[in-house]
Amino acid sequence: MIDLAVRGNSNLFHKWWFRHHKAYRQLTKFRRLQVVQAYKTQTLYVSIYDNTMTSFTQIPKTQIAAVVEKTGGDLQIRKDWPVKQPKDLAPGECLVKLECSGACHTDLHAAIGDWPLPPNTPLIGGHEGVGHIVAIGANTFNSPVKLGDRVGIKWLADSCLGCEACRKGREQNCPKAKLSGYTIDGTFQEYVVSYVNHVTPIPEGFASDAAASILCAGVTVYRAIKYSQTQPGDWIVLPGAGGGLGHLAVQYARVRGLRVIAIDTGTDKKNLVLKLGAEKWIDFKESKDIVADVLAATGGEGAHAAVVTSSAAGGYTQATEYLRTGGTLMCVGLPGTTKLSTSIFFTVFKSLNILGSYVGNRQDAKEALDIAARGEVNVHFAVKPLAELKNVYHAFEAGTIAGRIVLDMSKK
Ligand code: 8ID
Ligand code: ZN
Repeated sequence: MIDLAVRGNSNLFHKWWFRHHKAYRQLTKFRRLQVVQAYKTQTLYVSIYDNTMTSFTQIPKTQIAAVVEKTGGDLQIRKDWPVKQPKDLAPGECLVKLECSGACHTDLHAAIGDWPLPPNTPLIGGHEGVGHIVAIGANTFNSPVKLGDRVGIKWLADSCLGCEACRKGREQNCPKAKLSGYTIDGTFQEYVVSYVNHVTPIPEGFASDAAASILCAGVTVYRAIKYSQTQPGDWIVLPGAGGGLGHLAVQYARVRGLRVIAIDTGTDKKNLVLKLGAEKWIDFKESKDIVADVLAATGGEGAHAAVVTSSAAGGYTQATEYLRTGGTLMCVGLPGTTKLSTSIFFTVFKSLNILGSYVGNRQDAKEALDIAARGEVNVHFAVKPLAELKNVYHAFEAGTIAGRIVLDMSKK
């Protein structure tokens, strides 16, 4: 077996280069080219392997992980959490060494358990991870990814790909779906087990921390806007616009040529969404009448669509009232127990569409990532160590995060 995996900086790479020059000469021309390219770009992580290799060698037995033992309980940073070893991976599974992970409000819902579906416990949350594949289960055939690939872990970790929902492109609704950070261990740890068919290749040159939040927040709002039945030039209202999902929704809406009315609260969020291209701002804590404000902004007719990403029910309250006839309410934010309340009469009379949108499939993920990798959508984020996660949850509760927080696994 030729093992030419190397980790570290370009100095280490140099040392490795001389040690392995014999092995290097045995490589095919294509693989030699890959090594040279990696050398030139000073890639921090390079893997060149022969066909029989299924893992890199130095996989530790334990790792750091953020664990909630019991729903609603304390979040603890554990240093002794087991790492699934390559020999124990099932066919189709892969082990990903994470560089970073975004933190989503969903992770807080999971930790406190305010949704009607109970999460797995002990819970390791997280579903916006980016890292490199360091092992693939033996007897995995036709894998679309290989060792060393940089991939993203999204909420939908796996689906059967054979049921009606999967066949129709609604993989997220597969009855056998596995959910990162909810039904299976997620990305708030150094090594995560995922699935070769559903990990998302990250476009080259797109920084991992900048890409992370596209994997949930980005994909979700990208798809919600895609199916919002809007045309370029239409008005779209975005309650929750200053949050993780919302600030990306502002940008994906702009990419589609929509005119954005952003609703949220506070100066930071106001400045952020206006900078990102929102045309109108409504502070939901200051406005005396949100419906009147939207009507005034849209020449009295109302908006063509609303994509609600607020984590609390308040963002939904007036939505159907400020939509124009034929308008679409796209439900995205997930307050756990509230019911949607609206006038049946006016829903019929105005021919409204009320729809739900749940993350996205593999194709949505690729499309959302490609747009962001081209720089048309940018995650506004601050980087923190995993040990800060508890404070991040407090900040979600207080509503003080404008944009996203990304946890860097190498920061201690
Ligand atoms: O697939 C899905 N549908 C999906 C995917 C990912 C996340 C749904 N979610 C859900 C999360 O579980 C959460 O319930 O979307 C919601 C938002 O997630 P997030 O963007 O990660 O949360 P955030 O960063 O805290 O942003 C929420 C924003 O809502 C604002 C807050 O100020 C915050 O900026 N907000 C609230 I709370 N009440 C509001 C109101 N009445 C409001 N904005 C306008 N009007
Ligand atoms: Zn999420």
